[in-house]
Amino acid sequence: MQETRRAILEELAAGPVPGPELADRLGVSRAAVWKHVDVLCEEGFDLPSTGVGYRLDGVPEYGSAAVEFGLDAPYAVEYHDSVASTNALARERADAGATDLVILADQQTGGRGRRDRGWASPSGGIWMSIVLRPDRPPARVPLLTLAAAVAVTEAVRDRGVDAAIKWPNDVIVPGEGDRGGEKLCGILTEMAGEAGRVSWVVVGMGINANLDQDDVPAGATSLQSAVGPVDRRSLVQDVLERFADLADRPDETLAAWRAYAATLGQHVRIETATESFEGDAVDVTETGALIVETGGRNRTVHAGDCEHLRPV
Ligand code: BT5
Repeated sequence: MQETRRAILEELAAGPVPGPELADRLGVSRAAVWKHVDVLCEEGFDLPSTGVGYRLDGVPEYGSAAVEFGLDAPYAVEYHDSVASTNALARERADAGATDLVILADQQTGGRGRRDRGWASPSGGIWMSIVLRPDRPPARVPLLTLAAAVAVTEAVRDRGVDAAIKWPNDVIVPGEGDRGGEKLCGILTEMAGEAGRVSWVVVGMGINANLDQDDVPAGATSLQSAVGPVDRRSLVQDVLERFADLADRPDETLAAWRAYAATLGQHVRIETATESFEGDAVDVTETGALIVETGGRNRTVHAGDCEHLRPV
């Protein structure tokens, strides 16, 4: 958000302020204050001019300014009603040099999962991708996927949903079903780099928020189904703040991941690009790989699909 506009909102959040005083406090002209207030009103803020000055009566429900206002994380937010894929657009922005940018959409027409699978993304969900330029080797990038899963799990637990994490990238509501529960969120992390250095990372999260059960695929669920409609603005802010807080703290990320993991202690079927096997999921490594005990030895699985068969 433009700096002066952010400052105006911060001043008004503490109570009404007359235009001339706002101008003085921010070191801009009165005309500039009018113009910025106009723009904020166009963005959906309710800023009536009253006898005691401008008053902040309402914040837009959703969108770029709505999420940026009050966000305690270092990201700018670019919002679209509809895009093909927030990850695809985020990759474009990353290639053009962006960082600390969130692409957020109400709807995706070409949402993607891993291995080019489709991702159902109707209006009402939370489809977003974070562009980062972390100073870390590629092997440690999967930790960002785990951090995203922890952030979403904690944010939805705060809203009354009994969520858990399924390795590597799902937040589920545990229960019946061949996947160990119903999928609430999927995460798709993509990166570019060379010679052992990461150039950019895009962490894409798809959260089935305010969607009817009919609008999500079989085996999936939504927050609306679980606890009723949620305030997407505050949920997005909450997820972004938790993610930003964890992104540079691998030990905390792993500890939280283990605490929320539904996969550990399960007899699982693993499918990698080249093979399929069963075993007991015993732990996750510091690079986010799953350790599976099978035939008396431990195997480390860096990428693949995981099906929960039964508790060990
Ligand atoms: C994932 O892949 O779970 C990663 C999904 C990432 C989606 C986000 S949305 C924002 C950003 N922009 C994108 O284009 N993508 C990211 P995977 O583990 O491969 O799971 C994909 C499978 O999940 C599909 O084959 C379906 O079976 C199932 N699926 C599709 N849509 C779903 C939905 N809305 N909810 C739950 N499951 C779904």
